[in-house]
Amino acid sequence: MDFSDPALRSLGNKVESGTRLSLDDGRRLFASDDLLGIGRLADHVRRKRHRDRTTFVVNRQINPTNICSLSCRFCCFSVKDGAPGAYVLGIRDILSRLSPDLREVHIVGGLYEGWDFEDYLNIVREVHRAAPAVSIKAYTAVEIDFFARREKTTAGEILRRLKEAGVVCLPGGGAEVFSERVRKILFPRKIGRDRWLDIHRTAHRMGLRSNATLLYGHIETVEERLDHLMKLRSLQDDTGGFLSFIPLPFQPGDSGLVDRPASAMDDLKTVAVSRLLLDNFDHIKSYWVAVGEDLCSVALHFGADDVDGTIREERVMHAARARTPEGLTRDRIVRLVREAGFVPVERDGLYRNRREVRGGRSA
Ligand code: V47
Ligand code: SF4
Repeated sequence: MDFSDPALRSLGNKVESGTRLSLDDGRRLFASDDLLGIGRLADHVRRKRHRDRTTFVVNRQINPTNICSLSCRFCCFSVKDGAPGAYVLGIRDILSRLSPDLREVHIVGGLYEGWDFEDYLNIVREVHRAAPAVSIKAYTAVEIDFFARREKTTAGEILRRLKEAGVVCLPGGGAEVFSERVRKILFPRKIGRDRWLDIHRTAHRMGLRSNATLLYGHIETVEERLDHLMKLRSLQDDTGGFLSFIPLPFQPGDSGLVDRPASAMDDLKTVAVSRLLLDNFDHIKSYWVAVGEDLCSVALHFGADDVDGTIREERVMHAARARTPEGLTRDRIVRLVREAGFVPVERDGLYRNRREVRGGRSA
């Protein structure tokens, strides 16, 4: 491999021989301006695992409520009960959002004191009853912790009941960045690293799968991003339960934290470094909602192998004025993937039943 930055040469040897990269290697990657060199390294790993295939899912996000008892400083989605714009969806509203083409439903919302755990559980039960073949990805570790505290029980018991109701995977949200420094400033009342990792460890032990995210491009340092990745890698070494990693560039909205989102250079570098360091994660997602369709397709050449899905109704990032559409049609995702030079492969929420899309249809 060719590099304009000589510091990347030894990394080329490591990547070609399949040697695990170290924290120091991660530092060297972030410090380098050789974006194409970094991309070449990540693309090598990506193609070794997934060749020219890129997966996506016909899915829908459902945010049952935006009322939240926390007030994370970076969040533009949540409001207080009774405030303008506060909403709570009834079961009928939720079920009316289902359609026969869906293969995954992603449920996540605020921490609403007006509901018991039973109400949250019932949403899963009803969705599962109405659409038994659909993979239900529901409730972040932050929500699981909230339910456990309110029910005065363990996270394991909450997870057991959610699994019984039909959940197969936990979404990766709520991890933000595993830094006590950042937590104290941006989300002091939210669970921190240890509890987040513990809940995912428990979920994996019970046979549930989960995802992991990193929220970047706010006040975190490169060192904190790297530490986050290393902690995830270490848990994945222990359990193997993570399906995918999703780097989420912060959308500033009205937060006043930063005046613009991370640059395209930073987005591509972050996805590439994630692919390179997280050698035990099968999938790296480029989340088109956050990075935009154009950069999402470029990111497929920088280590990403999945684009999430149709989503239909995204509220969290759009509350922060994300400039992407709220959803994409299946055809538009297929085109995005093809135009990037990859073969689109439709999947379910657990990356099973993969079907290569040929012509306009699956084959
Ligand atoms: O935890 C909140 C982040 C997450 C903003 O598991 C923001 O497949 C950017 O986790 N700008 C929720 N990010 C979304 C999430 C997710 C998304 C897609 C797929 C999966 C998956 C998970 O969104 C939150 C938080 O880290 N977030 N506000 C914002 N203004
Ligand atoms: Fe609530 Fe999540 Fe927003 Fe924090 S980020 S205020 S926990 S909805």
